[in-house]
Amino acid sequence: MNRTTARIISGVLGIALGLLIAFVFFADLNKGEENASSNKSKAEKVFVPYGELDEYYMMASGGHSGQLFVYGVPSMRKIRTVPVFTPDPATGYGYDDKTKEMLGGYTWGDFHHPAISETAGDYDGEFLFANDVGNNRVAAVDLSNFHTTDIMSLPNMGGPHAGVFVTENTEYIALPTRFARPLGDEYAPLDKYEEEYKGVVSMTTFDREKKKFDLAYQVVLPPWSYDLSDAGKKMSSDWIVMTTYNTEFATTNQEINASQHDRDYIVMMNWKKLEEAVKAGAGNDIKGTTMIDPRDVKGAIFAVPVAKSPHGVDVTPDGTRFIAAGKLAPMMTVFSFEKAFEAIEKENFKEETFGIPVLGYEDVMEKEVDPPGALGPLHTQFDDRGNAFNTMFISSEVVKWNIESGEVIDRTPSYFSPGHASATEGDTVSPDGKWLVALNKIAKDNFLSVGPSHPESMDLIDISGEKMEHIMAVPVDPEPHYAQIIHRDKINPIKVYEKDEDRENSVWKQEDARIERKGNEVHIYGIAMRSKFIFDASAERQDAVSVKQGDKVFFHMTNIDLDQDITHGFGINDYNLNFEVQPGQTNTLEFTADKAGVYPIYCTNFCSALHQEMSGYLLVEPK
Ligand code: RUQ
Ligand code: CUA
Repeated sequence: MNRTTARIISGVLGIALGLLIAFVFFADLNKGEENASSNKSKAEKVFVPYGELDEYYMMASGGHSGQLFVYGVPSMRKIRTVPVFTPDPATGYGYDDKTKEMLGGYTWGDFHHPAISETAGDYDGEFLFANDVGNNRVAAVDLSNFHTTDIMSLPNMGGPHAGVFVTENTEYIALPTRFARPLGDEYAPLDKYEEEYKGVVSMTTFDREKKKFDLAYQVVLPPWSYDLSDAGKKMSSDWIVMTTYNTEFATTNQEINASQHDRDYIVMMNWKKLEEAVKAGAGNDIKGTTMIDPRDVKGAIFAVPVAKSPHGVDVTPDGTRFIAAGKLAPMMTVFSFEKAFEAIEKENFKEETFGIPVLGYEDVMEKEVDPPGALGPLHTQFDDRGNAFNTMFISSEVVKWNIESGEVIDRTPSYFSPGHASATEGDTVSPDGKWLVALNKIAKDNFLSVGPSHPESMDLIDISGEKMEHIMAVPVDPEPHYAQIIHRDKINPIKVYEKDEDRENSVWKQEDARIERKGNEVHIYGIAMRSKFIFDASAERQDAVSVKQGDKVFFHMTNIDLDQDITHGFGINDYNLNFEVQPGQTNTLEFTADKAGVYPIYCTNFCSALHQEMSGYLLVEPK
């Protein structure tokens, strides 16, 4: 090679290299622009201008905070924390008489799965039900005022994790237990697990007029762990399906011992048949609760083998199938109700376990969906175009696939380790396929650090197109196990409590405010209004109350400001007491004035320019 050739070659190479660098540089610049423009379009999708409102309410469980978190979707702005199983000092929930009684002395709960009341398989937006895995309770939140309206304790349960799910017309709110225990609070050693310990499903009903629960009956089952459940829809509306694990009856080291079998079961239970049997007098009385053994009712219970240790089970919107998510088996199994009904009809049973007929896996299974590399499916949600969405806890992603064909359509990362996901109107017979929120267990470095423990996170994903689009991640307090997203048109909260002169303990006219003494009980029928308290209209100082040390004091307070959002608080200095009265509401605070002295009372909720002046005195004369 002569010099000239060498120069030419090096020159050409130089130009090529220069072009390459320029190309890479501009390509990068382009990508930057592309990112900026896609970020802009993402931001536009979730920006709700001042004066406008979000399209959806997201009702997210607050897990072991015992609360309900209300978010707006798509902005993902948190709107409200509603205390359910846990006292809330800010609103005085658990301090006033009614809520204190409802909480029954408990100071925490573990709320996993919210379920909005349904009519014909559609969210009707009237009530929201919640389970307490920590202390075996079920609660109802009245969505006309976002207040918890009733809490009922459930006997014979060991953490109703697999609830709450409502049947198509909220006939029942079902809560299957996670841990087996001996019935009737009896004692039995763990060696007697298989004989003495029982799995139980609580079938509760809710009276919408009285806003009260009733425990209709309980179903006794083998001592398996019931993990998740769902109610059937349409053709399957008489049925409840439940996943189980620990069919091994492990009583120690469950991590290993409860994962031995290749298959666990999905239990299919016909609640209509059980209801009929209970009405006809079937069942035993266990300390006042009707306990029915479904094995005594023909056609009421069956087991379907499923890949080991399943987690979620979800019924498709059309009610034809139920889909189990694998947890330990990396796949979704689609089962057909029609096939199950056929096998039941023909009494095509493979065996019996614990006296329960077992259907053949192949006879009920329709397809297995196993996206390569997707690990740890936990829960399934749906859109309006025949697609399912699965959260993958281990591979941190959401997988979209077609229910009819089993074909995987798209996968998008979720940051990180999603548990449940919630689609708009996702549990109804008609999901609307607009948004999906993945509820992640781990946030890692997604947000500014607040120390070794981080918040949980939620990914907002646009599912309206063929491909999913990850829009953003937002932090959320621990721990949204599950959420339901309902269109705002279905929620109609009241503006104020209606004035009701017949309401117990209420006072509406300033001159009627009074103090009545009965022995050592002092009843104050008082008024809260902008910007004063009136306890005794006839007294020289209308906003002072004198009692004797040891007296039982009842502040019955009515907020007569019938204006939206004018809530008055009521804190008693140094008495560790606070509660609130919302516009038009009457509330009672009861306590024993055991400390003598002078205690200022003040409004704790900023209500007017003279809020600071809204105060009074509690004078406790020493004995
Ligand atoms: S569970 S992360 Cu408590 Cu609902 Cu599946
Ligand atoms: Cu009333 Cu502040």
